[in-house]
Amino acid sequence: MSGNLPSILKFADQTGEYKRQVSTFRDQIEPGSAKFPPAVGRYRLYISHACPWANRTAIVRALKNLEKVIDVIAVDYLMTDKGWHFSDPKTTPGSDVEPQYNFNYLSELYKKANPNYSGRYTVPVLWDSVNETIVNNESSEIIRMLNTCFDEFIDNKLNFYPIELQSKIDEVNSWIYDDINNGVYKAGFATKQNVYEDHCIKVFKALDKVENVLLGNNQKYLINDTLTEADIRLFTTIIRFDPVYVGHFKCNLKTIQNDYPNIMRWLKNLYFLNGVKETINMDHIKKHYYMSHLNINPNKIYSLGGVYKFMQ
Ligand SMILES: N[C@@H](CCC(=O)N[C@@H](CS)C(=O)NCC(=O)O)C(=O)O
Repeated sequence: MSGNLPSILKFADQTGEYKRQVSTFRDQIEPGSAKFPPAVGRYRLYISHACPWANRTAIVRALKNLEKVIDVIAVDYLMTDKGWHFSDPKTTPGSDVEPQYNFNYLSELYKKANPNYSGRYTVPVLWDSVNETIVNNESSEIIRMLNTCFDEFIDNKLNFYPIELQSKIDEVNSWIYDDINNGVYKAGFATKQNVYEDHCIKVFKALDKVENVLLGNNQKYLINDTLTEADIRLFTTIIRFDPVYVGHFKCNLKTIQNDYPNIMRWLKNLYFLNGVKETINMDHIKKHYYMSHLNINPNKIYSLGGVYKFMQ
């Protein structure tokens, strides 16, 4: 079956391993920058509601009250052999049309930024409507820009990467990225049994470690009592875990709802923080994964269960 799939829908290499590509556009918006200065209404985020990496950027935008500073455009939940596309919200609620060029595909934005671009057309994209180019397509860097670069335009001075916690945040991000954020993909996209098993086991070892961190003193956040980007980065994976990763990616040694009470407490708390729940579109999440990854779910049947009770 996977032999007949277009290359855009093939995720694992010959060894059966999924290797995430390194993002290409890595410019920075910076106060004083000649090319990319902070400004209101100039930059735009292209996201997918389904995508956990893009969801990080939408959450930081919401928590920082940047809604009037940066617009968000969401692609259709379905990723086809032509990649992400834009849809009319009347036909696909939660999706947007492309506002600057009326493009149909995200790939057209990448080609506009660089006609020779040959990588994958991923979300999130931070777009500069003045220079008509992509500033950055790496979520971990985009959330750092949103965290501080636009502070002159807003009252909200929350800082999710404070200097005194940076080394601790980097350390937590590192194992959570490898074993949880990307770990679920490595398990789910594996095309060899032993590769799947290794990654699946690593996912749950790392979740056990998170549970222990949060258990200590009934801890509210991953790092002491401070909400940091480490929480936001983990949240976007956990909110998708029981609804999608347990079934679709076969990460099913345990579930969050039944086996991780402290992660559940932490998850619920974050979900109800200012503006976060509005960034979660479970319809897009479920349909995207189950209907786009034809390599692992060729009949596109999406599962009904798994959604956390506090979301219903
Ligand atoms: N390193 C990127 C990863 C983004 C990424 O992989 N996004 C996925 C959606 S969840 C995507 O757009 N995939 C399209 C493709 O691989 O063709 C980031 O964190 O920003």
